[in-house]
Amino acid sequence: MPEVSKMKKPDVKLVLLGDMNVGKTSLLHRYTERKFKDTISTVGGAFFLKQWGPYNISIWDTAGREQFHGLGSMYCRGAAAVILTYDVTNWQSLAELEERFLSLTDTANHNCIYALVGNKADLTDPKAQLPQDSDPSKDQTECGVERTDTQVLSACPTPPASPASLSGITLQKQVTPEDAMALYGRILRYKGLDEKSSLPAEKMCFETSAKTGYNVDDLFEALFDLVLPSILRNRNESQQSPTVDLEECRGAGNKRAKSGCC
Ligand SMILES: Nc1nc2c(ncn2[C@@H]2O[C@H](COP(=O)(O)OP(=O)(O)OP(=O)(O)O)[C@@H](O)[C@H]2O)c(=O)[nH]1
Ligand SMILES: [Mg+2]
Repeated sequence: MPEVSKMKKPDVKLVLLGDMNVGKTSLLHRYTERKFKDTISTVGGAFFLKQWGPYNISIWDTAGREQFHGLGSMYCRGAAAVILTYDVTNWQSLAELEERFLSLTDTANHNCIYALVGNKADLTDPKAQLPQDSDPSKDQTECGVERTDTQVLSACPTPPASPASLSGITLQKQVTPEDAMALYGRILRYKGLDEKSSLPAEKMCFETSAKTGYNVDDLFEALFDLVLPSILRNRNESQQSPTVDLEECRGAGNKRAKSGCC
């Protein structure tokens, strides 16, 4: 675990939410480590600190398993963006977003933005099966990792090297982009937001593949651009009300104790 005093303070928080097995952890691995690797089902949550230019962005990966449901709203507290993730080959994973996960976002910032992400597109879409160009400079992605809990083996993982995506055979897509865009509209209504003055569904609904990297950089980088106003606002507020350095306070407290103050 990184030493707390040396950790950079995040300027803004993004949260990945969605049912178990949809690929939240794999998306984060793909983006931060440029790899698709075996995962274990997340327990609790974990965050990665991404340095994006001069800004520090914390990206929270949460557990999709029902037993951790209660933690979701805690992870969403103060979020500037929530990535609602589903699996394009699993209709129920989209339905769960509305039934189980949307209410967890009530603790997010009032101006939080919502993205809908249909992962595992490599299983249904030939263009998502092609390995994406990887920019070697991105291999140096700086990311701190703070595990808030341990992880256990996934109960029913999708085989990592599925014959379907290796052979070019596609599986049936159960969720279309139109289904996702319709849900985006319902999310805006749930939040009491006006569709005309909100970010358009076409811009906020993505299909990705953590396995091939398809659209993964585009997703995270589009969101970073969109949360920039929140970053600047947070920086501005923290300049106006600077935080107290606990290390210095402890030093000052010790000095007082030594000087015999009660
Ligand atoms: N074909 C394919 N499989 C994927 C993709 N992303 C993830 N998987 C597989 O799906 C399974 C679940 O992936 P995870 O990233 O652990 O899913 P998760 O959403 O983090 O699951 P929880 O931590 O339990 O909430 C693993 O077997 C992955 O290898 C993808 O883009 N394509
Ligand atoms: Mg996970």
